[in-house]
Formats: sequence, structure tokens, C-alpha cells
Amino acid sequence: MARGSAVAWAALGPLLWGCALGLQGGMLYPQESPSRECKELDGLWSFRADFSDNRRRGFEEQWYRRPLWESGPTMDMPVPSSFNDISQDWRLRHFVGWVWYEREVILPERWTQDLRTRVVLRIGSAHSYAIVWVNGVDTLEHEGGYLPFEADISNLVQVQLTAQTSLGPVSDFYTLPVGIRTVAVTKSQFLINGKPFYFHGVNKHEDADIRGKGFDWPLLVKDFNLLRWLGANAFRTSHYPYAEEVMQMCDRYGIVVIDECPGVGLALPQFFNNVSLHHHMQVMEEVVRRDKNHPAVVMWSVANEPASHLESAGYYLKMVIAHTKALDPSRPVTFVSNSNYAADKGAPYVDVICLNSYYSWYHDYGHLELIQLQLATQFENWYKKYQKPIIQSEYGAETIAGFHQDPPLMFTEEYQKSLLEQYHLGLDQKRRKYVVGELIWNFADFMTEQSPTRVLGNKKGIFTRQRQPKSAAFLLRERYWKIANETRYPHSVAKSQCLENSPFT
Ligand code: BDP
Repeated sequence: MARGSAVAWAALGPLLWGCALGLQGGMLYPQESPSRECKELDGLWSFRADFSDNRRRGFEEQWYRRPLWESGPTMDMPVPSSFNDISQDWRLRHFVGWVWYEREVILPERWTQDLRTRVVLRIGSAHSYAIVWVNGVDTLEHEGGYLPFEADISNLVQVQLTAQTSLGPVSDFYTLPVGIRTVAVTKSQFLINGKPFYFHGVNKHEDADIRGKGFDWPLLVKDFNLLRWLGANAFRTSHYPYAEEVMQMCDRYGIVVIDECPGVGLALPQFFNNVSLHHHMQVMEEVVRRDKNHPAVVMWSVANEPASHLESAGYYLKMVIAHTKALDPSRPVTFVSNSNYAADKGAPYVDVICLNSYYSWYHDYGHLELIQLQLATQFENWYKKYQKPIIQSEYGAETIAGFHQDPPLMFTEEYQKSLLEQYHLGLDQKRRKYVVGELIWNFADFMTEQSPTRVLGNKKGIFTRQRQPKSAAFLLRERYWKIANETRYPHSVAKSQCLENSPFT
């Protein structure tokens, strides 16, 4: 019996695997191999949110000691999924606190009888703080969400016989697809395999109707088909590491990834303290350990829009970036800034400058005619000060599919299109100089907390949440394919057939 709990939403991806002794290091996606068997724990779990006043009744009454139904009512909860998106209970929609998941698991006899078998429990991700009990025993804890964590639970599930020390190690192995390429950064270029690379792509979120953030193969394949349709060659995992299956698809489809850790919302001075710094570094270790073998990953991003104008943020970012570089000297490191070039204290430490700006949306709203001037000033100021390649890491406009107005007004499809056109004119001025990429915000509409600035979530997608194109998608498609054709390597090697007519080289 494994019982787990997690706060806010949970998109668990639990897996048990039995393998022979001898493997060290763990954490890599646990493929099956002749020495490994895997048992997926996806499916229906028992679930309860702790609505008690202090939200700690579960701990006080030790719900983990007995089957969950014995301590009160439970409901069915699919795993993986976001519990907020599933039920009709309005309290669950925005619930923050402890929720309890439980699943009874039957293990193959060999796993429990053969003491040479190592049994490992692995959670793909559970947001944001998780404790896992196995047979009532506190076995695993993890803070931070999004990333995998695991524990050897052999001694909790195996028949307790006298320890057999004479059995000796047995080999355990599995294979990883390998890709070899180099990444380098100059004063004005991003080089992959020594050739200038221009990021033309998107920011995404793991998000869809009903599934919420829960992993979903049909959605993933649909999204990759849309990326190919669009001619995109890259995305940023804004604002957290995505499921490992996504990374595997990126390797296979030749999509280049800026891999971002969940360092979001570092907006206040009190966040830049030693406790956060320590945790942030630990999370970067987990991200790098999990994703370092993916050739698709070409850069790490340690944060999105921290308050990088603060002195304390400067030291903090310097330390996180240095730590990430020490973990992986082979890849450039960045964070995504929305600060002013003159005030930013983190930019001295990054390899590539990533800028979010929302001209004609959050700034100068309604004034499409100012975008080119604003953008030219932005790029020139940053480049003059830092002499580093720049990526426009976010830009976009809230757009409600089906709203039309000409001349364009905010929230209409025409406005989104015009805003993109103006940005593209500005980007083209610098594209062959030192601007090395553009990533639209956002690939698709996505759900957010309620707020006066959101109409049923964030509507800056070029696709709707149901993955249907708005007018801007066609504009972007034309542009991305044009850029892809301009920058295609002349003698690209034969591509796999799934990439026929693909912009990826
Ligand atoms: C950017 C944030 C992103 C938001 C976006 C927006 O990085 O997370 O969703 O603004 O408001 O600043 O649409």
C-alpha cells in the first residue's frame, strides 16, 4: 500500500521498477531493459483534500496508517492529472493545502521474494511538496514539484529473511539514445555544431482542458505536430521542467530546448535569502541531473523574471548561475529578464541575454506604432552595455479567438497579428547582427488563477487551449518557415522519415 500526499495541484507520474542490484545514480528515466521491469502506477487513485481548519488533520489522525477510506470519504482521482480541473467541488478548484492520494499495488512475486531484486519507487513529479508513505512508513519527501524523486523500497516490500550477503552484485543496465553536438556562444552568435543558430519558436505550458498539467500522449503528439506545422525549431520550458517524455520527443524531433527551472515569482526582496538560494541550487542540480543527457537541451535558464534590479538578486543570480555552470560546463546558462538594461544586476553573469517585453500590451497599450522604436531601443541599449547575444524570450498579446475589429483593437485577432508584425519588423533589424532568437508568448491559451486581467485564463496563445489556430498562427507559420528555409544547413544529413519536409536540421 503506497499512500502519498501533495499540495496544490498534483500531476503525479508514479512508477515502480524492479531491477537487479548494482545501479547507482538513479533519477534517469527508468526505461525497461533485460535487467529491469517497470510497473506504471498511473490510473485511478483514492483521493481526499484536507479541508480541516489547520489543514493538518491527516497528519494528526495519521491517515497514512490505514486505508484512506477508513478515515473518511474519498473520491476517484486520475493520475496523472491536476486535481483542480477534475471535480465539480468549487473548493477544490483553488485548493492549497494537503491532499492525500492512495493506491494499493500488487507486486510481481519475484520482486518481493528474490532479495537480489532492487525495488525502486519513483514519482515523476508532484507539486509542490510531497511525502510518500509505503506500507505506512514515511519513505520519501520532495519539495519543489515538477522533478522526479525516488527511493529504494526493497526492504519495505520484500519478505524479511536473513540478509543474504553472499549473493553478490548483479549487473543492471539500460540504453539511452545518444546525440552528440556542440553548443557555443560568441559576442553575437549562438552556435550549434559551430554554425549560427536562430531560435524561432514558442514558449509553452503543460496545460489542457480537463487534463490540466497532467501528462497526456495525444496532447503531446498533437503539440509536436503543431510545432512542425508552424516551422518552429525551439521552445523554452517556461516556467518549469517538462515531463521527461517531452524531452525525449524534442531529441527525436530535433526541437531545441531552453530548459527552465521553476524559479518563477522571485519578485520581492525577501525572496533573495540563503534558504531560497540553497533550495534553488538544489533544484538546479535536480534539473541538470535529469536532463543533461538530452541533446535537445542547449541552455539552462535558472529563473523567469526575478526582481533582478535588486542588489541582493545580483548576488543570488550570480551564485545560482555559477553553480549551474559548475554542474554542466558544456551548456550556456541564462535567466529571463524583464528588468531595465541599466538596472539589471544579473545580466553580467549570463551567457545569453533573454528579454521579455510586452510593448503595446502591458506598456504603451494600444500603441502598435511604438513597437519598432521601443524594440530598437531595447536591443541597442542591452547590446551596447553587455555585448552578448540576445533572445526575445517573450512577447505577445491577449487575444480572444473569434473577436475581430479593424482597425485593430486590443483582444482581437487583428490586434495580435498587427502586434506580431511590428515585433517582427523590429526583430528583423537586428536578426543578423546579435539577436539570436524569438519565442512567442504563448504557444496556446492556458489556465491561470482568476484575475481582472485574465478572461478564463491567459489568452496570449496563437492556438486556443483546444489547439485550434488563431489568425496570428498563420502569420507566424509563414515567418518561421521563411526563416527555416533561409537558415537551413546546405548539406544537412538525411533526416528520419517523420521529419520529411521539416524545418529542423
Ligand atoms: C510574463 C510572464 C508570464 C505571463 C505573461 C503574461 O513571464 O508567465 O503569463 O507575462 O502576463 O511576464 O501573459
